[in-house]
Amino acid sequence: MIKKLVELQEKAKTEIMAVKTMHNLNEVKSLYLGKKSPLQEVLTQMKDLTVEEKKEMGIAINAFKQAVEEFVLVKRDLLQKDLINEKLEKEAIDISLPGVKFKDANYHPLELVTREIEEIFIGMGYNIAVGPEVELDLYNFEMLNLPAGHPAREMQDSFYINPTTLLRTHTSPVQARTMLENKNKPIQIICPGKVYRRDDDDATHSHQFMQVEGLVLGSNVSMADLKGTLEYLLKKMFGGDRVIRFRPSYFPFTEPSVEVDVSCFKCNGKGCALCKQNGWIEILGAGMVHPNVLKMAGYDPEVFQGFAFGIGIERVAMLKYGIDDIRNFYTNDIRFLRQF
Ligand code: FA5
Repeated sequence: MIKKLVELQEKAKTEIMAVKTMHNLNEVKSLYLGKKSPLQEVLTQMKDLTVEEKKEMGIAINAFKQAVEEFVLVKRDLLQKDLINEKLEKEAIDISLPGVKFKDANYHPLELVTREIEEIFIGMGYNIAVGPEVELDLYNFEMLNLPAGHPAREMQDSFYINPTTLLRTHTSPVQARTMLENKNKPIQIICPGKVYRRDDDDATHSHQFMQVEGLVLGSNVSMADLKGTLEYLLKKMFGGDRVIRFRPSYFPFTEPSVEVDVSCFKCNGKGCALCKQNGWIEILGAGMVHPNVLKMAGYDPEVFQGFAFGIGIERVAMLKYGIDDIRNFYTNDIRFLRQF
């Protein structure tokens, strides 16, 4: 009988090790240890044995049961490992696959032009100044030689917060603020920023737009320096493609005053709807700082002279990128913005 048990144990081992699934393993286990297993047959034959033989047989049966349980445990462990490996293989991530490309945001064209202008002026030794968009009448008009009732105020009507405070109509108030801060010291600054006017919107005008102010004060600054500076800027911005012209003009805060036009990119100077048939697009106003402005800010006009300018950033961007309607800058059309 013991021999039979040893054979049975070997058979159980072979069968258990050959199973492929957990389900089969449980089936084979009950085949050898369950109620219908060959073990039952051995047990029924035990009644014919002597006490001594029964004792020996009992030990052998327990050893058999233990051995089969152990084979099952080992196999269960192996099957579980197989399952985990199979899962890992199936769920493996191929890190060599290229990722999904994320669309980066890009700078707004007005920001690009502002940065380019800043870089050109920083290269010439200028500092960047800032000023508030909600401004006092005092700086926006009074200290720029535009007292209350001056007819030139009409050209720059604004949005008033109260009778003495308004949204600035140009970046020129930063001239007065910078002069007050730097009293009697030379100045060389530019100031980019937003400005507001009660202008009717059309292809080249907006009620909110951007300017870059420039102010240079020293003991030996002339109109020739102004012209050279602006020509250098425009050459850098537009290369040799565009023709530039200086035209006499009038601003109460500069004397003499000029306006600078660039040949229209759309008609190349022939005249079209964009340039209102005159072939030129005005981009900036400039001039030599008026002695009254210097005096009001505490500078002695006998010692200091200087020039100032105010560039329309949208107009520069339009000429640079060939944009034929200023309103494109503000409508946030992603198809337009992605081109820069
Ligand atoms: C002025 O604003 C003066 N402060 C410029 C100045 C500064 C002159 C320093 C002398 C010394 P003007 O109103 O011409 O000037 O505006 C300057 C530029 O801003 C224009 O040449 C144009 O490029 C731009 N601009 C003016 N109005 C608008 C508008 N409604 N929409 C878009 N751009 C405008």
